[in-house]
Amino acid sequence: MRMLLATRNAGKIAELRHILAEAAPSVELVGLDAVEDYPETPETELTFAGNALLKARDGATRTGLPTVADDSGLAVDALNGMPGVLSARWAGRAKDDEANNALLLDQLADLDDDKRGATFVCAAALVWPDGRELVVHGEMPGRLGREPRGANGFGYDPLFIPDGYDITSAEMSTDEKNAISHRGRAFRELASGI
Ligand code: ITT
Repeated sequence: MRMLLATRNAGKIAELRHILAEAAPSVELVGLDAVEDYPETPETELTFAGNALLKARDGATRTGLPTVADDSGLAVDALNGMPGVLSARWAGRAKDDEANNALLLDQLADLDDDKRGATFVCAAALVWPDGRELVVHGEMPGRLGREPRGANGFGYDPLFIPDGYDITSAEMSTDEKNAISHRGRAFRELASGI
């Protein structure tokens, strides 16, 4: 069975492929680069689940394939859960990881270590062409450091220290991060239901 993961993010495709190889070996996963003329779905909802569903429904409608999509971001305690669904564009319209990290560090500069808690959140949706829908969530709790550290991962990884670790998620190997990450958790739960 062919299944679409509605993203152009190669890291997400590799991760879900890896998980499906064990959980559902009959599934052949393709990304949006395998689909011609596919306009980006605007993420107009206020929740991760809402945006994940928008992207998965769009994919299933346009391709006729069962479609998975995820939406994710960072919820910072001191910012009442922001940047949340605005994580990609926290410092402005351009998706600029370095500017996002610099702004977040500035905003938290006066906060002691015990007030720097944050959680990575992911919602993953699976929509079948016959209209069935499934949404699951995954979380990775931790705290924010005071300077960027590490070169792996993307986004806020250089600032994020997962609970139980002294290194950032940008200092972890891909496998190490996937084993505990919000997205890894959500994708594994989704795959177990296929
Ligand atoms: P899509 O094409 O699938 O939408 P994306 O790269 O835009 O992929 P998301 O919308 O899921 O990714 O992520 C939104 C932002 O949240 C992303 O730009 C990062 O700033 C942040 N983020 C999410 N997951 C992260 C992770 O594992 N590590 C670091 N930052 C993350």
